[in-house]
Amino acid sequence: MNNTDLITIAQQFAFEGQIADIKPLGEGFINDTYILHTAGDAPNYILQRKNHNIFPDVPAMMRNIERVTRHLKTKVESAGGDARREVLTIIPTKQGELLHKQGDDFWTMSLFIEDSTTHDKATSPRLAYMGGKAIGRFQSLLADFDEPLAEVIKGFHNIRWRFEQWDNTLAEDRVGRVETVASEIAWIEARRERMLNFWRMVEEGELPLRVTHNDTKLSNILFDKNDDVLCVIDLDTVMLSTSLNDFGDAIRSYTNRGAEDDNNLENVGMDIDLFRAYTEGYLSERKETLTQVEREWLAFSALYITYEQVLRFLMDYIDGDRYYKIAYPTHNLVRTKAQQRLLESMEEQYGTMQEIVASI
Ligand code: GN1
Ligand code: MG
Repeated sequence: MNNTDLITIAQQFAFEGQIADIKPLGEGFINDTYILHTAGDAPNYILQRKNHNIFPDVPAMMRNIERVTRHLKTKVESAGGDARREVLTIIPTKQGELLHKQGDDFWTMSLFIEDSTTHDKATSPRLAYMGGKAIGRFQSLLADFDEPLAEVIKGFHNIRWRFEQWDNTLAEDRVGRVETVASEIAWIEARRERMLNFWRMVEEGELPLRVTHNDTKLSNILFDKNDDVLCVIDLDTVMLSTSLNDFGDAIRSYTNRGAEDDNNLENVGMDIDLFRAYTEGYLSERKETLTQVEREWLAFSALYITYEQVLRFLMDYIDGDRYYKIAYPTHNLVRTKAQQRLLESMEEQYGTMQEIVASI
């Protein structure tokens, strides 16, 4: 996307000040993100092209985000907080719309939160604790949210639906890779029933549906310069699910000693101290509101989501890499193997994980 086009798109939005420059920002796997710097004292902004191949109804997604941020702002303000720093602020178009459509693309703008940073790695238990507290609080603030929310990606963390996609992808074998990943496929199949048994509790209402974030990796939290939490960002997948998925996905991201796509598997493994710290942070906000069953299955949710992630990376590899952005041809396979190793490390430490949850 060239700069003149970006400027034309940005000018559709009702932001303050004059554009100084627009530059790419961050490394999301799905959307394209830019930062718009303004001249002088006016605030800076985030301009984003939402991926409409992945989000089939971008307007519905933006309505979700608008409703949820409106609710959060009211809560933060009544607690005496600064809503423009603690909650994502959507900047509408000059016509008052939540997005600007240009050709097939959907563009959105939000306020950039100054003096904020993100982290790719939880370098200390304190950072993990703060992240856990942030998601716990996010869920708590939304506990009484009662407006409708669209399901922005069908069956996003629903493993029964993922298996339907999986079975079809394997049967289709679009690019002839099935045979080359036979052992990874067997690894998935060996755990299928155990994962379906977990999801059955959601289907049967034993695990309640709540408003959840659904993409709680560390880089989706903004910290200030003291590494206190400012704001939970990337609300694209806010919808109804089990609270446990937010916890589990965060454990997958925070506690990994290696990278999500590490090709040295010796680097990969779950750091149990970071698990403890995240869990303490999360439960400091959710201890009173989780049901007994939620608490019992909290540790398992990390295994569940990591498994789902293995399945999604491998399925995308088999499907010819059509979902995730990749940096090289075997990227999704490398991600698969690294996440497999991470799950095995969780399986080895599952007893300790359960003891930690029970002890808090
Ligand atoms: C994607 O967009 P991003 O990078 O925050 C994905 C998550 C995965 C994650 C893996 C909508 O998140 O579900 O867990 O990559 N988001 C979507 O890093 O599929
Ligand atoms: Mg995302």
